[in-house]
Amino acid sequence: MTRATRLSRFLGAVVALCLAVAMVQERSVAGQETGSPASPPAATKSTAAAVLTYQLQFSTYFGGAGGDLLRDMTVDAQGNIYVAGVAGPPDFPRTPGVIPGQSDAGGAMVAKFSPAGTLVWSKVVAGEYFYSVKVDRTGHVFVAGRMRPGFPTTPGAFQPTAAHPCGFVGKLKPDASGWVWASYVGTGYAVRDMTMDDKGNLYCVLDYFAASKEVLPASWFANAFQKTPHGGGDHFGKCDAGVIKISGEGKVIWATWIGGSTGNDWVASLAVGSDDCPVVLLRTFSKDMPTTPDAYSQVPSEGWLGKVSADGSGLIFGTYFADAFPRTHNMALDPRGNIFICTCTKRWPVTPGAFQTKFGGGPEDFGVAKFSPTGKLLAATYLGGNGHETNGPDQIAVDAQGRVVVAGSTSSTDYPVTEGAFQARNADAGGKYPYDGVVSMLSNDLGTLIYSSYLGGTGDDMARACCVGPDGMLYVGGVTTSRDFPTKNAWQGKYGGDPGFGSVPNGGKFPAGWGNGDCWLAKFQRLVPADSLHGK
Ligand SMILES: [Ca+2]
Ligand SMILES: [Ca+2]
Ligand SMILES: [Ca+2]
Repeated sequence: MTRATRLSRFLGAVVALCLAVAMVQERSVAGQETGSPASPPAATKSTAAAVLTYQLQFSTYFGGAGGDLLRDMTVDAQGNIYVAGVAGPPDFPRTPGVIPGQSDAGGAMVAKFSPAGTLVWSKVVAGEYFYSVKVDRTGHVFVAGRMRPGFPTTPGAFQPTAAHPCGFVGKLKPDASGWVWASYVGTGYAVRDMTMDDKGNLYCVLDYFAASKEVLPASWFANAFQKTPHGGGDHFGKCDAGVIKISGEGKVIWATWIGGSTGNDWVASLAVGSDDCPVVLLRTFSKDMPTTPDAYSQVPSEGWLGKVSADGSGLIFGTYFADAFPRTHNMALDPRGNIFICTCTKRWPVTPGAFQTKFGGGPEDFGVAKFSPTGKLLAATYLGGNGHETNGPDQIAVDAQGRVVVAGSTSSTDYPVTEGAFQARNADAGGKYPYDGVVSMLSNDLGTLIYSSYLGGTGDDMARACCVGPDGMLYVGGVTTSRDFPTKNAWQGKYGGDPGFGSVPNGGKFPAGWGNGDCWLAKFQRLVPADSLHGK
């Protein structure tokens, strides 16, 4: 055989191999269009996860004909799943039994699913929005969000009335048959984030709007790091950020303001570890936010991170960190107290060894960063592709071994996915509804992508919440307008519907169908032992 013949045969074999790969890819894409993604070959930015780490156990719609929105989720020690958000009228799935404040129309939604994904109970009350849900060791469920005036708060509530739509927090009995306690909170329009310590105390966002008529008791701030708001800015008058600590029994333990004087400040996210010192992530326009001497940055920027002492009287550290727009549920702690934050950004302080050190393209990527318990930057990575990673990512969570999960939305066609991902491709890449949800797990040092998958159909899909169970199960939820969202072992296998645009607060604006369809939730089973997941 001449050298030319050998080369010709070799090239022929290469062409045949390429054709075979192309055919497999073609079939995989076709499979996705029918809403049943298999495990197609990895997309262009796939990274090498040596083993299949997670597998979808169930995925279900949860919604009626109105505009529905899932905004937070959590899981208890038994693997029951709790979700909170918004339910549109008229037929959102709900279970029998009327509780005070219940609405037969739409409103704030909270629901419990069994570990297998079957609805246990579902309640809709006549507020506007539940942003946050937590569960304690006795199965009591805490919800926070926004309520209109006139909600039947419980006797002895620490803030029984409101003059305008106002922050709210309430404790539901484990079977959701009624409120243990329920109260308005703060002078602002919502409690957008809430966290719970291992004693069952709550830490809630406390908003101050100068235009509000609400007056908060001075006794809450008796020992505060900052006793009065500093004002500044012009959003709803002037606004400051704050934190309030509330016992599981519904008593205010302390509160403090945290803000500068030259602009508006909002608490975006809260988290607390075993030291009971709440960590606070702010979006700020103030140039004089408090920073500590060895802060990561004392140069004013839109993102600010700080840690408050356990009694609310001091600041353990405070630092500006980046020109980024931190949002709700964008912070979580690992078991050692390291702080993980996420945001959408195109200017991120990436560190050597990070999973993705270069911006992926488009308007924004996700940015994920790890800070030490004392506020030192330890690692930071981009996470994104050629399109728009947007609106958060909406939630960040950390598992018992310190691995980091983010859930968000992307229009990218090359978002980083792992080999064996449930869905390796955007379901409507470049189409009319290019957004899919994504869920991604990174190693504790943000250097390795452990699992990452798209989750979506040919409508607009968002992942808006995620959490990890004590057994390593991975949960993710969001909102979809896809009729072909990939369901499996579904409690509700059929899309409930949507009413058109604008029926949900902040929904239906951009892109079309945004937050205006059905909720969805999914559970991924871990297939390998925890110690094989790069849990460094
Ligand atoms: Ca991008
Ligand atoms: Ca989609
Ligand atoms: Ca719906």
